[in-house]
Amino acid sequence: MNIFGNTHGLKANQVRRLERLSRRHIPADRFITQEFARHLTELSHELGRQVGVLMDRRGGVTHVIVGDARSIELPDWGRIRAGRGRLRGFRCIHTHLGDEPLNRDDLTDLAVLRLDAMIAIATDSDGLPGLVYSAALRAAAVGTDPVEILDPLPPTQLDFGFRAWIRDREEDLAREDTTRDVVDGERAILVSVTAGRKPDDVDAQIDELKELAYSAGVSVVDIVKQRRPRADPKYLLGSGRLQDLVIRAFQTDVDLVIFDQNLTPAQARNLSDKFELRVIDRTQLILDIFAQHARTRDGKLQVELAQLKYMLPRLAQRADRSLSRLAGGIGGRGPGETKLEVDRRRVRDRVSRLEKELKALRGQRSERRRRRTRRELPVLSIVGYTNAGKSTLLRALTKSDVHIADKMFATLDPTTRRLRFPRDREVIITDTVGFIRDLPTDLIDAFRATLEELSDADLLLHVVDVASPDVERRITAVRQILADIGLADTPELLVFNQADRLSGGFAGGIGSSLAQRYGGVAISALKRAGLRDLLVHAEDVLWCEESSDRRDVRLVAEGG
Ligand SMILES: Nc1nc2c(ncn2[C@@H]2O[C@H](COP(=O)(O)OP(=O)(O)OP(=O)(O)O)[C@@H](O)[C@H]2O)c(=O)[nH]1
Ligand SMILES: [Mg+2]
Repeated sequence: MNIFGNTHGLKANQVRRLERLSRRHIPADRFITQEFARHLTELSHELGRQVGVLMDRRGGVTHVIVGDARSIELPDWGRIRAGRGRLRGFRCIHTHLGDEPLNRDDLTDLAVLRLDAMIAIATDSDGLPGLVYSAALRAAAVGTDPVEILDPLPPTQLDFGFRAWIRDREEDLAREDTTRDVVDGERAILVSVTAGRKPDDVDAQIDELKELAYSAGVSVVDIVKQRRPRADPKYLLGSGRLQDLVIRAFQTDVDLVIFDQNLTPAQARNLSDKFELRVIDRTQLILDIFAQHARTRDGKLQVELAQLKYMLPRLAQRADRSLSRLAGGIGGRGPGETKLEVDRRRVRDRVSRLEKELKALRGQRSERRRRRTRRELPVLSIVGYTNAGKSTLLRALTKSDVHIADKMFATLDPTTRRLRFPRDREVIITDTVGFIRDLPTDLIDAFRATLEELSDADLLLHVVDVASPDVERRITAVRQILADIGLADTPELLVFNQADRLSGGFAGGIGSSLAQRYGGVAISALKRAGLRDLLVHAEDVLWCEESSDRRDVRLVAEGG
């Protein structure tokens, strides 16, 4: 039998005594016995360290663990999760030097390893057992504590029928679990770790992550925020917060944990080992939404390529056990119904095949564009933050039936329509994929080809949702991306959309004051208000004229 923990500095006879512990038993129906407790505390007292065992339901010792004066570390359990709602059938009985109740480490182990019980026996100054502190898991509604702390009692008073006790608990846990399965969709905890940001910014950022989660079909059951001066290189979070979070994840029985900050490959690995759950970051969440929304062949290839490129460094040194956890579900799903490939070599092959195919498609696309420009129609491109109302505007202007949804990244593939201005003037108008702050670079790269279409634009209609909480930051984020893809010099008209949602009403209020400040127009694409004004402005830029008589401009698409 192996002893878990560091036996360094122990005498040979002490190690032998620890080994002999593994042959001990207590009667199967007992929770703990006075004799066993005393045996542990005496040994612990002599070693000056915590000593513990894992005990199965027959009362046999399966693991012996020696710690230091303050803690023991339970053996790595393999990565097999206990069945949902099931316990693993082991309890941990260990000593505390002195009269110390269960601490946070103890409770974390209880929850994560799904032990039958966590038991700590106080050791007095003579090495005799004092009070026994124990805790067990119980079926608990979300938001209530799943860990039940039992009254501390001397070992003689803890002599109750263990089998019936554990059977009842397990049945409760299993019952709770079946009720939970009715709720479909994946459940997640959102986590944000920030350094020195203003609380307002953090809140806006978390709201956005929530919206992203919603767009991916994930229900958010909890949000955890931490501010730290510096991110922890290993886990991003501080260790105390991490432990709380692990318990919370168990408690709320979530399927995954989503970090707002990008995780390094090492952090992602460390965290998913700690949680025994899928852990993804904002980039992966966005990639997942893209995967769900990609419709055309082109879009699907681009998304898959971005996903694989993102995953590749994360697949390094990963053994199979962790891979299976990555596969499938939010963050592990490819475009269409497929799961993402998780084998390194196969991923590389696939990446080069996708790149080739995309190159071919790019050729076809530029051919199409050449034909279009030969006709010399001006091009108006609608750009803007995701969910700002770009597609709604295209629909309102052209009366076409483009896809609109209150989801982020509803549009992935560029849609092109014709729009007639008065005097038989015609333009091409295109709707594009939405932007978002800190757009993952793999995605920008993947969508570069699509975004290249924007380089033909004679005017960018930059649509802004005026009712969003951080209008100006979103404008900046969009302009940043436009600059990144070399469009800083293309004329831009700011279109303050969704003005109908402002409390001041459409005409007055923030909408038009913003519009004035930025030299843009306030509209409501949904209510089709302000479109005429928008077209007048667009016309001015496209044909470089000050319309002599603005009332002359009729909105052709609107009026027929
Ligand atoms: N109240 C109001 N809602 C609007 C307006 N314009 C768009 N919306 C709503 O905003 C949501 C997003 O609209 P979309 O047109 O899909 O937005 P988008 O910018 O194309 O979004 P992505 O393609 O996902 O980047 C939808 O629920 C629209 O109905 C508006 O002027 N007023
Ligand atoms: Mg859209």
